[in-house]
Amino acid sequence: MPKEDGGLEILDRVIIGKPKLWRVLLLNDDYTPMDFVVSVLERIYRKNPSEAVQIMLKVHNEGRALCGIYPKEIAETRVALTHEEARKEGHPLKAVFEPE
Ligand code: TYC
Repeated sequence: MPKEDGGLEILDRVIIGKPKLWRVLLLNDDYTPMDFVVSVLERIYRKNPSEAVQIMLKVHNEGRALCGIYPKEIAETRVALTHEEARKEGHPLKAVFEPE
């Protein structure tokens, strides 16, 4: 039994059906500047500059794109940080997380 979650992983995943990993997606909007999105992807999602531009353009063209797959607590924290930074700068940028 894995120890890092107190041994309840099998209960969570197999019996209750709680997923281990969550997908974080960035959503498009008409107002957030492209360079702000690139900067969020570099700083919060640890993408390199060319990955960050590619993901930003995918969101811009297709409406959403995957930023990363993380354990729930990390996914939640990165989404919250994204919203906090966007709100501080007055941008409507949104991220969501969903079970893998
Ligand atoms: N569509 C925005 C623009 O034209 C850019 C953008 C990209 C916004 C990705 C949000 O998650 C986003 N300025």
